[in-house]
Parts: sequence; structure tokens; C-alpha cells
Amino acid sequence: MFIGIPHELEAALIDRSLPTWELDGPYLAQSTMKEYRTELRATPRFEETAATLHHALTGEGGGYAVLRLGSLAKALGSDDDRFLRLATAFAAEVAVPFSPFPRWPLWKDIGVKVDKDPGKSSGIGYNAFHMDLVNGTLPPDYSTLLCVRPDPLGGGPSILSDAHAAVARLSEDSRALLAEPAYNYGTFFDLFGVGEEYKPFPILDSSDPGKGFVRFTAKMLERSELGQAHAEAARELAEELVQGQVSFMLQPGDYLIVNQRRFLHGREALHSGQDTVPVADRRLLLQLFLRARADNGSAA
Ligand SMILES: O=C(O)CCC(=O)C(=O)O
Ligand SMILES: [Fe+2]
Repeated sequence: MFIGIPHELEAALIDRSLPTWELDGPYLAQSTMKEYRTELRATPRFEETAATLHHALTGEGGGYAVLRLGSLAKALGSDDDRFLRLATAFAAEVAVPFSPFPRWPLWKDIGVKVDKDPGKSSGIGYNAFHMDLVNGTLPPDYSTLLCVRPDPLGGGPSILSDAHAAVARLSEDSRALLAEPAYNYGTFFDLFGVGEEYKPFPILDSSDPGKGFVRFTAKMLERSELGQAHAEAARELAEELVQGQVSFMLQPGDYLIVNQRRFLHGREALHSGQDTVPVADRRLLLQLFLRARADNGSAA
């Protein structure tokens, strides 16, 4: 699931400067996607790299990929616009980039905040298995994280788990509970492109077992009011996700793309002592969401 960029392709991408992107509401403009696609297709070995990426995300047993853009980040500067345009162009190969948060730019900073709820985004603690925008009727098909800087103290490996595989290991009784609309999580305010608020929601889409979203966040075990039997089934699912997890440390320039219809993600705790790290040196990721194109079996 780690995908290197062939040397010839890296060299060609460093030489080529992609134009600034345009937005159409919350979505990356069609015109930009066309320009980026044309530019990338003109580089050597791009097609095979894109095919490998597609296969990792949507092929049998697949569901996430880490594109190793570290050399490009180094050559262009990881927070330089040219590098961000390249990452955006790779993202647009997969699906349509968009921002569900009207007040945020396309890429949202996820830094480190020592005062925040440690279990939430940008907190310093264990970020339990979840899907992003879990309480929208249409969560992003893909959630992506670009690593600008890992934790300088060495903590915070990413964790990934195959949601459908975890569900398949549960008892039939637990699966029946998870298919009931008895779950809720968080607030839903001022969001674009992710449908309506879904409350309460079922974790399993009973109409389509083995497919669709496993609408789950282990954060609801601590932070939502749930009935006892439903909470117990959700706890079993959380345990199975941990049983099946893979974990790895994102390196500078690594671009993690998660197919939210297949895998759930999270992050181990950062190393202790974050308050001693200057803010400008702390771990930094950039987050971008993608909506599948209609021809991939999904809306938009
Ligand atoms: O910090 C990370 O690696 C994961 C963050 C995350 O999953 C989120 O903010 O939704
Ligand atoms: Fe997340």
C-alpha cells in the first residue's frame, strides 16, 4: 500500500509547474482538474503510477494507499504551493477534491494543540478508529492526509483497519444491533457536500452487507449517549478494528489516502512532552476530502 514515485516521474514533476487551482463552490473546478490531468499525463510513467494507486484504493482487499511524495516535498518545499498543487493533482486522479467546511481553504491544517480534547483531531492523545464526517448522510468517499512534519519526538503512528473485515468477525446478533439506527456522534453545523445531518444513524447499512460505509467512530463510545446493548456491539466492533489494524509512521511528504467505504483510520498518541516543542516544529498534516465521480459508483 506504499507507492513510490518512479525517478523519471519525480524529475519531470519537479520541472513542471502546475497552474493555481480554481474552486467551484466547495469543489475543485472541472477546468483545474482537466489542466492538471493534461499536465500529469504528459509525464513519464504517470499512467502506471495512477493505475497502481487506483488498484490500492479500490481493488480486491484494498482501501488505502500512501503515496511517497517525500522527494518532491524536499525539492519543492513541503509547504510550498507548487508541492500542494502536485498533491492536489494526484488527489484529483482519485476523485473530486472538496472542502466540507465553508470557512476553511481546500486543505485544512491539522496541527497539534496541547489544550484540546486529546482524543480529537489535532489533540495529543490516542485518536481512536473513525470515519471523518461520520454524521453526514453522505460522508466523503475519501479522506486524505498529507504529512508536512511528523512528531519530532517520534510519536503518532497512523492506524488503519479494514472495516468490513472487522464487521465480518462479529456475531450475527452484534451485526443486527449495529444495523439499527441507534447511534449518534458530534454536531453538524455549516457543512457542504456531505448531505444532511444523520441522527440517529445505523453503523451498518443493512441493505448492502460487505459494501457501503461502516459508519463508525470509536469516539462515540466515550462521547455519545448510547443504549447498553448497542454500545456493547459498538465496543466489540472497536476491538475488532484494533485486532485487524496496521500501523505506520507517516514520513515528510507521505500522502495517505483512505477509501472511507472500506477502511477506518486513526492515530496513536503523540509522544509525551508536546508542550516542550515550539508550535512551529510540531507535527503538521494537511487534510483534504474527496468525492467519488459518478462513474466510480458514487455521487458527484
Ligand atoms: O492526526 C492524524 O494522523 C489523524 C487525524 C484525523 O484522522 C482527523 O483529524 O480526522
Ligand atoms: Fe480522521
